[in-house]
Amino acid sequence: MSQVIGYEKVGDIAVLSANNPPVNALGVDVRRGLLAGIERAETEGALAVLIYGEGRTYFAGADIREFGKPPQEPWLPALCDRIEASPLLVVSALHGTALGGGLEVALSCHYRIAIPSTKVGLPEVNLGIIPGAGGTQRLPRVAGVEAALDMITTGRHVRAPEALEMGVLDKVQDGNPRDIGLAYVQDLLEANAPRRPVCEMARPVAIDFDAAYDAVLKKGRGQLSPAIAVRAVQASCESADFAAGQARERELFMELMASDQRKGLIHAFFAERAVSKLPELQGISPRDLHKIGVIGGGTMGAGIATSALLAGLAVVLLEMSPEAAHAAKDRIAANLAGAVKRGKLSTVEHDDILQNRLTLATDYDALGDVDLAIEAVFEDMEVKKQVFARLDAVCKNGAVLATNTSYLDINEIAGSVRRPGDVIGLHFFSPAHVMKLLEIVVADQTAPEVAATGFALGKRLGKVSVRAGVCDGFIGNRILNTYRSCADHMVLDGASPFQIDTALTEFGFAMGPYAVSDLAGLDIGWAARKRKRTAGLDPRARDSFYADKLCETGHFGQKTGKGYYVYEMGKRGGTPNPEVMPLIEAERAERGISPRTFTDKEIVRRYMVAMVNEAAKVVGDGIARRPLDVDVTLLYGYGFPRYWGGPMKWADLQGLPTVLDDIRKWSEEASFFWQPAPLLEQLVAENRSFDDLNRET
Ligand code: T1G
Repeated sequence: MSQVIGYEKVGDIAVLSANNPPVNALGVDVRRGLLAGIERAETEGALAVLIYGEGRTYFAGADIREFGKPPQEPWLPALCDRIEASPLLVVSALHGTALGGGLEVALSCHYRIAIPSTKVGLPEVNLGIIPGAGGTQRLPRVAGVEAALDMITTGRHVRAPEALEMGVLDKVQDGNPRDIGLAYVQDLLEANAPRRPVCEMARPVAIDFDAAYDAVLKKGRGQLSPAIAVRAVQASCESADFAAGQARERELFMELMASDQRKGLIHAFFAERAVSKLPELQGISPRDLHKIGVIGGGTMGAGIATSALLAGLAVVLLEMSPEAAHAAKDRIAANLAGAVKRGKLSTVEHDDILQNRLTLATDYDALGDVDLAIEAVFEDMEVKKQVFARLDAVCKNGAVLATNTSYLDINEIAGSVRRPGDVIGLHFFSPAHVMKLLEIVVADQTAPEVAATGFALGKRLGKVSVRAGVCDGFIGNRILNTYRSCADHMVLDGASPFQIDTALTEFGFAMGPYAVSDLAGLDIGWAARKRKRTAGLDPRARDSFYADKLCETGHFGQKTGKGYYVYEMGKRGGTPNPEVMPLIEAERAERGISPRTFTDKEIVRRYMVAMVNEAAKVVGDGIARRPLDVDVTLLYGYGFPRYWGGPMKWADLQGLPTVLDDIRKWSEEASFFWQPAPLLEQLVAENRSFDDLNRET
């Protein structure tokens, strides 16, 4: 018998147990073992077959690592058909997360039982594909078209009680999958229960699939798989028979399997898991984390405190006065109320947090026993140094001293205390209790176990943590500044902010750069531009002033009701502000610029190539460890469309030589801005990709 599928007879029942950690993925050996097990059970005259998983879960899906490689038999759809066609009674006992091909194997069985904590789902659309082993044909038959469309187009996990109600499960029972499975099979045999091939169930009742397709396509914001899934489910209602429906599913599945979106989404899946695996952290134990101190209770500090409280940590929040401390507590309470409203927190937990785990303080001595202190005070170096001096004096030995700065030099901050090895940057993104990205900024003297503690905190908070080196803007904001400048240059040269926003939302961003600026507050960019001018801008850099003039009139975006867009109370989104173009046209005239037209395609291309070029410099400078670290940063902190996998994956899919060709062509018109990244030139010269670099690093 195969190593990954165990076989034993218990009375008249053949038991097939999966043992392919970590998630019992349906790799080729598992598929071969299942096929051999079914055939052996039939040969040995068993009356029934029980299939279950050892370890933490029933099959969690096809083995994603096999995607893109030549498929090996038995193919999963054929295996499912073979299980379903067995003359024996075939039952699956589920636990953990029965997902994708895993649920499809279960649906090809005649009965399904699960323990109460089980979740089931068909999340293939999140990988850029659709269920490809009969899921779009069997699920509508057991659960109906509406429920099947909801599960398949969203990829959501469904808990056992709901799955029972939907008809996906036949029974839910406490215990372990093997025991409850054996007992259930015994009951079925004693009741002389019939085989129940799902393929023989009545064809599902059709709905208005065109309307469903249009709605899902619009919601997907350019991602194709959910809408294609609608067409596959439609085939379950309209095909001549089950086999024809399966054939249609296969055809649509193979089309998506060959798509760039599948490559992008699979890349994102593995990248977000690889990003916290750093050689320098192997074998390094993080310090204990039970209690943290947050200095500064503004939006960021309150968000960080909320995130820590939701993760079960105790928090001491320090503000400069009792009034400010209570205002911070009100912000935290509002954040927690949002969590209760979203069903993420019970009211009992909400009250417990505010009464027992949040301590307000106005004296630094209250931070004497925290394991980690993080400051989220005003973004000014002198203010930060004053805070760190106090932390250095009061915090216990071994406490981690963290800054939430988004661009200040953390090496300079570390150099101002007696324990630079304990200093680290933890750059949260606002709102800190919602945004998943956390940039862990490792300064020159940061001790390895302090870096490990930063990653441990990120994991505890449910963040996606990315290691960054010290530079202005670390990974994300440094790249943002460049592609935002590229957009501003196109505005000066003839494009409008509104055309640029539209072109980029068509590309897949949730919002374009100018709408994002309105959301964040135009005063932030204004302050950054003034700071850079004061520090001394390179005379070759193309500065622009139209945005300053917008700010000088008090328009800071959504928070003032007007910025690039005009926002009406109670309405989502805004309409273009008619005051904007005259400011731009006046600046063009002052600069003697004759505006030209830009196609949406050129706008996206320039914007993306600028992003990739700066990202390649960030990797080349060692600020980001690998290209995938940049991808994960842009995916989780900057709304980059996930189905492209991130800017570096997008560049690989375009072909790095074409990206470099564009940079060289545009550098003829603007040599200072379009300086090719040395790493990009090196990879092109060596005929390598960013993915190649990910594999090597
Ligand atoms: N294939 C290969 N490896 C997988 C895997 C999979 N399906 N799922 C997880 N892993 C690896 C993962 O990379 C990590 O590896 C380790 O397992 C633990 O995962 C025909 C074609 C199951 C909910 O989309 O959603 O079936 O980093 O860190 O947080 O229709 O993994 O340790 O080396 O995520 O506890 C459909 C994808 C596939 C499920 C567990 N199935 N996986 O979460 O652990 S397509 C999915 C998950 C398909 C059929 C089609 C989650 C999880 P490493 P983890 P977790």
